[in-house]
Amino acid sequence: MTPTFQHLPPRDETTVLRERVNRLRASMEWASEAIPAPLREEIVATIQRCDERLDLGVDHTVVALAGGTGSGKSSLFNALVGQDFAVPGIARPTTSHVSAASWGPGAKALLDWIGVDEHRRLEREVGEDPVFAGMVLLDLPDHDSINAHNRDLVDYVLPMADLLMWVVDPQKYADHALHSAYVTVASDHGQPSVMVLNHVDRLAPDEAVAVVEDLQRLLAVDGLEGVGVVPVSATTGQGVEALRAEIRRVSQERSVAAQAVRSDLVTAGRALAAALSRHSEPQLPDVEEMVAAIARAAGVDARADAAAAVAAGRAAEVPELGAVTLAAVERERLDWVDAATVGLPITWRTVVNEACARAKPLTADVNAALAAVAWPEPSKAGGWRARLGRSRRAAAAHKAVLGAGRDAVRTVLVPLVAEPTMRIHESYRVLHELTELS
Ligand SMILES: Nc1nc2c(ncn2[C@@H]2O[C@H](COP(=O)(O)OP(=O)(O)O)[C@@H](O)[C@H]2O)c(=O)[nH]1
Ligand SMILES: [Mg+2]
Repeated sequence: MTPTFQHLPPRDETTVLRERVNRLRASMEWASEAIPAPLREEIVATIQRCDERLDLGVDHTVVALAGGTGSGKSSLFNALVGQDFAVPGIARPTTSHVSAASWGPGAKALLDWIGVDEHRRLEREVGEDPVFAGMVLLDLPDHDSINAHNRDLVDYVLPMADLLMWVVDPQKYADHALHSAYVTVASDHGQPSVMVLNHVDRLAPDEAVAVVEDLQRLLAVDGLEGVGVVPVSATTGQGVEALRAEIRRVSQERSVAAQAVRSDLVTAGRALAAALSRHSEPQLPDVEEMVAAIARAAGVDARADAAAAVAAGRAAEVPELGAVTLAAVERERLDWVDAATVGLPITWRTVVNEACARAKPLTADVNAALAAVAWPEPSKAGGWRARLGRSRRAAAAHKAVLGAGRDAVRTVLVPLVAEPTMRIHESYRVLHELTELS
């Protein structure tokens, strides 16, 4: 049977970014002890923020219609969707709910998070306009509502918007300061926005031009020259196509959410890399040297000498093995950490030190491993043939005991000291991956 991979989920933007967040999280697992607390908190907060954003998915373009009561948000929503769905209100107070239209699947988590009622969600076919795929259009409550809940809702939803369409009424754009405050925040966050001057059907053409110019002047005063003013009429449909074009332009760009996660990750990665300042290639110290030193400190060499003496007929029996002391293990362990971090920034000493098992459990494990060794019995010499091979037998006995003792020590030190150090070295080598844009 030939395996097929057609059921694998597509590698969308959300998946790719999630992998990067996981890499940063993994790095923090070993690096957190080595970096200053404020930086650690910052990176942990970044990871959390990215997780939250990615939980909502970044594969949507969120377009929000916001503005004051009666400016025509709901009417424009209907005009853009091409269907009467949002309820335009004549009487006030008008809606305090969000209505949403989404094109294509996958918007559920986002709409749940925003809190859009199920019956206020309109699902559209992507149809002949593929740029609308992944688009979510929101009709927001009136930001100037006396209802504080409505304002909070608008403040909550707006940071999610990839495109803010701020709808104004020509009769009421005098409270420009308020509009501009929102548009300024959006622009500071890198969110594109447009001022939608609605109700232009109620203006003479020259009046409309004058109002557009006046709005543009007011925006420029606030440093918002980049924000366009689009005259439209939800009633006649004038200018609605221009809004569609603006939506298309924005949805073709990467969504603000993806961009924000991406730049958050790069910033955090660079901060981490800088704090850990990567210099030279780390070298793994000689594991056998550490094994031999601790075995010697545990009395393995002395036991080997004794076994050789017995084999050579110079001694009657091999004395019992003592125990390695905590101080001896601590000394060898610190030598190892020093050797493993030669040439690396000082912070890496902390990282490697944290990764290796502490001296106390190491000491206990080494002593337990040595206590469990079935020591090879030296065969005693006898007769003239034996006498001939005495020195060879002594050497063999010595070697067997030394080997058995070191094997036991190695089984403890490899997983608890050498391997963790290798993992840190590997992390150090791949650190630069976190700082790369892709
Ligand atoms: N003449 C005219 N009336 C409009 C226009 N847009 C909306 N309206 C009317 O203005 C009122 C408020 O519109 P609505 O969409 O409910 O505004 P919202 O409160 O911002 O959602 C309704 O009676 C709409 O029919 C427009 O472009 N021209
Ligand atoms: Mg409305």
